[in-house]
Amino acid sequence: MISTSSITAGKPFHENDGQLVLAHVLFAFAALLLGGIAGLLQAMVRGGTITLPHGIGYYQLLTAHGVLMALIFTTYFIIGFLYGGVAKTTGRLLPTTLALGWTGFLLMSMGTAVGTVFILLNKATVLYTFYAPMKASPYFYVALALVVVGSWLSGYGIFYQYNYWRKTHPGERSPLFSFMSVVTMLLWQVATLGVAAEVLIQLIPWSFGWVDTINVLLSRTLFWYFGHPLVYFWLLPAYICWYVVIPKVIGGRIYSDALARLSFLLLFVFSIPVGFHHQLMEPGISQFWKFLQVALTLMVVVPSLMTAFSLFATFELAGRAKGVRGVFGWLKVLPWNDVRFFAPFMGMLIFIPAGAGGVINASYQLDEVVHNTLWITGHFHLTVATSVALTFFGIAYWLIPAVTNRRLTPRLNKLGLWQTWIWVIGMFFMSGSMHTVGLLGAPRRTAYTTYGDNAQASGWIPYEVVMAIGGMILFVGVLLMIYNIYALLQAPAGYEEFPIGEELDGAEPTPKLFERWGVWLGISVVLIFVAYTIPVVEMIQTGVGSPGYKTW
Ligand code: HAS
Ligand code: CU1
Repeated sequence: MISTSSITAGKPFHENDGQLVLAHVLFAFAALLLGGIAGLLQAMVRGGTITLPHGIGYYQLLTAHGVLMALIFTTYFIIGFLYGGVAKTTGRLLPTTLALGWTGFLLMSMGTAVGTVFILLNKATVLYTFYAPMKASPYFYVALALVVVGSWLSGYGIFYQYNYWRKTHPGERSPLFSFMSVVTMLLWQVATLGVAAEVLIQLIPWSFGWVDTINVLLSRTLFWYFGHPLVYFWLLPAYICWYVVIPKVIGGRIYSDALARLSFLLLFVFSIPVGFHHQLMEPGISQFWKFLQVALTLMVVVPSLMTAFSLFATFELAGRAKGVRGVFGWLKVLPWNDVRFFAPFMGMLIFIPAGAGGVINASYQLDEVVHNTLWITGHFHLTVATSVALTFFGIAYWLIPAVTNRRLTPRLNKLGLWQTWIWVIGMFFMSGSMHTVGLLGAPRRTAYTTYGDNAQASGWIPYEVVMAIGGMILFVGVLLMIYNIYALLQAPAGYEEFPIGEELDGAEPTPKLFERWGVWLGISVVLIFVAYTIPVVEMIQTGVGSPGYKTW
């Protein structure tokens, strides 16, 4: 059984804790709205349906969309959700935890505000990956640094609270939610070292003009050292919901606490030394290192398969406990009309093809076909923009009422089900056509063009129109989600459960080793050194510097 001693079941959420959670969640949805507007416009431009008024560029919108959705919406929502779950499972947030959480929030918000202004001024049209040698205003990079430093402080708050709980509960196993939050934030701390190095050592001095050139290959390598674990930083909180929240919502149990913790530790250990799978088509990295990192990439698929197994086990056992029989009988008793289940479930379902697409990308020869095509854009709209986003939406329906001491009404639940369907349908059209047209060769990161009426390129047009239609449906989904958030804030006062599952009776005990952080951090550091030291030294020795370019 999970240690329930400190789970404040049935108690209202403390106001101070609730405010911190709510501030993050509302900021996240504000970013979703702005990013959604950019997304709608760019999908219509790309589909050839509109031309932007003079002064607004396609790539400028694309930058705003990527930064606000992929970096800001996710980071804020994740921090809010984790703080909520940590408060729920370890007790009220300590003054130091709250202080770190709020300071992190303020720094990140300053960074977001400055970054957004520079994007809107068209001085940072470098897309969300901000690849050199495209050169943005130095203040855009300073803004990014502020966001990263702020998020570090938010992570320290979670570590502080967790340490305090362990000190005051000697010999007890920590609550699963808090353990998973620590893994997520530890992953973030180690991963962001790469992007911090890129921004502080390379991009800022170069964009201020203190140095003339930049080692492009090194900068991209530092970016992807961060960029891949970044996608797991998005995924792990969704997994927390799938492992910890969903069992409770469906009236079942967590299949195995030990398996859940092990999968998180494996995700932590294997998700960092794999960045080269984003650079398979790049010259300057020798085959051996690409091969090694692809092998490690395939290792990081294993904990996701463990997660799928564990979810099926939870679903099936919950069904069997309710007396259903037959191979798929359990499907019938899942709470399909409960948005707290349905939205994350659609996220899981879509993660099956989304994950399969990832394995395709990671396979060198197949990546040669899909790299830099719209297939990749399709891949990440299924993974982060559907599996992760729908799970976050599903969380919002109970998290907001839980932290504001209100309740989710049947009407809002129904609106949530509608929102989920709209999202799934919009994404089916948009991501489906992105995948297909990507296979036909259509490049990503390009505005609308007929390539001088080239025959192959004209074959892409119908798909691009479907992409635009999908984008419009998704925008309706964004608007409905924003309305739902507004309505949640007006919901009647009351009590809404913060669902925390309990482990199945008789599950295998969790090894103590799982909370010896030095061991896991040690393995991670060794793997990172093995995978990166020699290629990075080579890049520093042989790399050629490039001046900056303003391509927009
Ligand atoms: Fe990826 C590119 C490989 C997962 C996000 N990825 C991207 C980019 C993004 C992204 C944003 O190797 C583009 C970056 C850019 O701008 O350039 N990806 C993978 C692999 C996985 C993977 C191997 N990606 C993700 C996740 C993301 C994400 C998760 C965000 C959250 N990806 C790549 C590669 C590239 C790439 C290359 C670069 C390509 C290039 O050329 O540029 C794996 O982790 C996937 C493992 C997942 C599974 C699925 C498990 C299924 C589960 C659900 C179970 C369902 C149930 C319900 C129980 C094996 C857990 C079912 C119920 C029923 C009733 C049926
Ligand atoms: Cu990746």
